[in-house]
Amino acid sequence: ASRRPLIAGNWKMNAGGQDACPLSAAVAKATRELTRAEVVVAPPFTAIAAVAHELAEAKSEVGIAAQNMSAEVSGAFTGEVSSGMLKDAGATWVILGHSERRQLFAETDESVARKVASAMAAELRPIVCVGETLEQREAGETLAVVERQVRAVLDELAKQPGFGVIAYEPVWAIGTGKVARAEDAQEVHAFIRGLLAKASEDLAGVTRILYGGSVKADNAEALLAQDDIDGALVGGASLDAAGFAKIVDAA
Ligand code: G2H
Repeated sequence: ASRRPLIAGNWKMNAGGQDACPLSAAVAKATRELTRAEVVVAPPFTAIAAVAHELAEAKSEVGIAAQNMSAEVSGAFTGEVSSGMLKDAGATWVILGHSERRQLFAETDESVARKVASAMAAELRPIVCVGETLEQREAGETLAVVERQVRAVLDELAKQPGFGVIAYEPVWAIGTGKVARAEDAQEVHAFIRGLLAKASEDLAGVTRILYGGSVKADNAEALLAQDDIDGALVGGASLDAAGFAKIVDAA
């Protein structure tokens, strides 16, 4: 496909503080020659500025994502972080609606849509996560759930085709070691692309749809070989630079 693969490392609540700079430097070094794919790392908020400095010093092309943000621009929202603050710190991307945020922090389709709109308005590129739980999959609701989650952000993404990215992460495959079979993931990815096509063919053609959920060096190739899988959102395996680079190399 003409879409450039994107491999994003979601560090989650790990590798803050002292570990962040060495890890980002190691990722920059290990992926420097692997220019086919675009590479992004998502450190915790508190490490973004230091990682940005580290990557700039290394003249690295590796981009930086935040893992969440407020939909608000500024004001009395104790504990929240705005799009402008993330950009000032050096992020150009933001992961939104990760299943851990939906499940553990009560994020809804509506709040995720507001955050996507806010990120786009600030020219921060959203990586919007969607995906069904095990219960939903077993009840045969996978496509209905994914459709509801994608439709919530479709109008926003259509405003600037290709600027945002979708990540399909079946919740039952996250951090469990259970990876979706490549052909099962492909089926959902193709379905998502069909939903994007309802907004516009252009949007469907240029939007990268990443797969996430226990992606590792040894299962990345089969997943990334699928027509509608344009990259990966990698959690646990992104904390090891050499292993992460192998995933980038598979793209
Ligand atoms: C899914 C993924 C990254 P992991 O959450 O977002 O994590 O690869 O550890 O399953």
